[in-house]
Amino acid sequence: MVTAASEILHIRRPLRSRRIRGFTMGLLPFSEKDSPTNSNTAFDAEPKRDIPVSSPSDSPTRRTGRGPLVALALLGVLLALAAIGCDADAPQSTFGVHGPVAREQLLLFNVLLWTMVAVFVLVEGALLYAAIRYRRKPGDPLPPQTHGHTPLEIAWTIVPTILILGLGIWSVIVLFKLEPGEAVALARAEGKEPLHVEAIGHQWWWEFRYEDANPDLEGQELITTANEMRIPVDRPVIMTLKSDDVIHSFWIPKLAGKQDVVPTRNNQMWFLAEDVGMYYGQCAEFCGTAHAQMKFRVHALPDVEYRAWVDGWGGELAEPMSAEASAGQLVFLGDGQCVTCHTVGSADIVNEVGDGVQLARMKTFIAYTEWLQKSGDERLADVRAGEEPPTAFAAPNLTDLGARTTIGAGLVDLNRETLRQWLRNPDDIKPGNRMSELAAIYQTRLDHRADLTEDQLSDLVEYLMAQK
Ligand code: HEC
Ligand SMILES: [Cu+2]
Repeated sequence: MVTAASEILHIRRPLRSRRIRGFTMGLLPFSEKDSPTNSNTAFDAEPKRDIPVSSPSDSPTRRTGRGPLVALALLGVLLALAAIGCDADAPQSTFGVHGPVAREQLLLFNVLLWTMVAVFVLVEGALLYAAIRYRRKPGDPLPPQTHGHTPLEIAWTIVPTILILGLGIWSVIVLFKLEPGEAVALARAEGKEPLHVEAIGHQWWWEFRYEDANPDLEGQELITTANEMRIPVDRPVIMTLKSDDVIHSFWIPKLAGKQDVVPTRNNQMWFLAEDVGMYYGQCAEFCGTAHAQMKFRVHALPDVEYRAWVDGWGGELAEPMSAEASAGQLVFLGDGQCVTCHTVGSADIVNEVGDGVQLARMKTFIAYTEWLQKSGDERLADVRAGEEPPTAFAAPNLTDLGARTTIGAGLVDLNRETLRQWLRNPDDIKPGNRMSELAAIYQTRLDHRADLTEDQLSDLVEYLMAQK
């Protein structure tokens, strides 16, 4: 070990330079004698210590003398940047946990991290200490050569094995705690039922379905909403994760995650919000053009407020619509053709029919993406012949849009201005979105602007803002 370390640290200079020289000999077309840079004529001669062995041109260490410093500085900057990410108050920080699942995951992370840090410091420390303390000084004889040290080797096999086994077993235990069964047990211990919500990943927004929005009351309450889910505080929520296009990943950094959302599979996870508040969520698996704009929000409400939202959802509006809003409804159903994709006032049909519709949506998606592989001319020909694939895609349910805080899948705050901008041209807010790509009214102009008048847009805005 000592020999190897001193080799690495270039302590035995004469030996090293001789080896390199012998190696160069074999490669160069001319003999060592002819070499213009060579000051040593006899190949086998031991170079004298006081003669510089290398010529000025091959001393890279001198020219890159600042290299290590620059690298260190860069490392420092990177570490500082990484440390900013540890701010527990940052909106999507996994260090600011607000529920048991996230807390368990954070504990696992911390114990794994600090155990590894301790191992790293011990091993690297011993290495550095040995290399520096026992390095060979000029004139030292070769140290005694040892081959194997049984007690040491047994020790450094057993200790890591125990460590890895311990951490491994504990990781598996934590994994089991993330199973929905744990949520059921936790809820029942307090005389409640867990809430079940389905999250469906779409390119590039989230759909949320509640089969039984208030499990403590009799009867089913079907709710379909999008991009913002409401949950009661302190009640375990079991999520079933589905996709009808590509793989997404469901992640609410302060509450739980991540869990992959895979087409044809129903993955499950659970979480519980201990504090009332709004939590940011994010798709955490690259899923296409607008992947980074596939956010969502979780509103954890006091039980009464949650019940009020459930009870008020769908059906008749609480306040009668203004004349403008009523005009907007006509645009929604007529010229705007919004109703071909969006539902207002009730749950989406999938909520009632279930996986059959899900499968149909997936097939639509596959047929459509395959069709997009065709050349532009071929597609144009298909459209003219009326042979393009059906584009009846899922779209966000707009029943409670007026009560939401964002549009474009958590991208911008919802207000009359942003909503108008979205309706005039969704591309201005979210490039790559499927609404302007598919809806007919955005296909009449090259820049994808809606084929609607400003008055029609105003009416639509009033209509949608009234939906709460
Ligand atoms: C071809 C289907 C389709 C049609 C037609 C359509 N939309 Fe959309 N709409 C979508 C999709 C898909 C999204 C999600 C886009 C995204 O966030 O990436 C969306 C998003 C929205 C949103 C934002 C919802 C949210 O929570 O982020 C609003 C509001 C909206 N549409 C209103 C309308 C109106 C009004 C019309 C009629 C003028 C209309 N849409 C026509 C498919 C459609
Ligand atoms: Cu995604």
